[in-house]
Amino acid sequence: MIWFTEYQTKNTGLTVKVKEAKHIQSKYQEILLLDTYEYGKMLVLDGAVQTTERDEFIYHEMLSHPALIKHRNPERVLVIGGGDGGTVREVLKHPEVKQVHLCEIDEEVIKVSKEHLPTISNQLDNPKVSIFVEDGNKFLDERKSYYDVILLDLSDPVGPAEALFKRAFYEKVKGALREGGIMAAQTESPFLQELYFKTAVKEIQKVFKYYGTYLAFIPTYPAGMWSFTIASDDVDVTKTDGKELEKLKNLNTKYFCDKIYTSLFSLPKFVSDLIK
Ligand code: SPD
Repeated sequence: MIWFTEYQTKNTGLTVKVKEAKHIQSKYQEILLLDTYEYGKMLVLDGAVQTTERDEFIYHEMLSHPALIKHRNPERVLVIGGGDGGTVREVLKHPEVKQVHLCEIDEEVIKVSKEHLPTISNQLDNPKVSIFVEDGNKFLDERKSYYDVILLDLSDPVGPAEALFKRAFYEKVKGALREGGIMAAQTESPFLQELYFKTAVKEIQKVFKYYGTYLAFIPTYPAGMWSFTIASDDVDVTKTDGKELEKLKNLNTKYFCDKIYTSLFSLPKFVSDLIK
């Protein structure tokens, strides 16, 4: 019998019973593809759970849809990280989207996801999608004022993703957005990763004029409490209007809905206190 534990802090973790495990060492990280009893297939990078067949929809819907429905016409979208394809799949639910660029540093993550996680990666070959196997930081050096929406679908701020949670990187993200552009980033767990959370959100707040942080319940992520931060220099992302609610009705989602959207920025007090 195999059990896998992700150590989420020195003192706690998530443990799952595994039917079968595959191990790949890529140029950047250790990749584990686990077939688990409770969560289906699970993708783990350097010991941290990235996605599972059972709960991935929550993360991918919540990272993508708020930014996409707040943008008046999101034609060009960039996803940085997200080599499993779940965010790309959600982005393509928006009919206005004409072009999706996916910039993932590790080609092995894309290969493993295409082979073993078809329900997550099934839109990676969509003709609207172009895949760039590159470092997101360098990729943005060559893209200025181009995208309508940029989604930062990153692993934790250690190893390859560390530089992508810093102010200098968020400045590049801002520079790559064209007028009216909006970005959304995963900003870690406010409960078990307080410092990662605070640092990422505060760096975003320094760079953009308008911003808002929201939460989702993701069972396989630390503490089950996960955060996202949406930001823009041109659009007051904290405001909502009727048109957005209309757009939302046509999305085929399982977690994101009008009730979640209209109370998106209602945070527990301890969470707002951390990012005041
Ligand atoms: N603690 C792990 C956080 C991972 C966030 N990114 C997941 C990528 C899924 N597309």
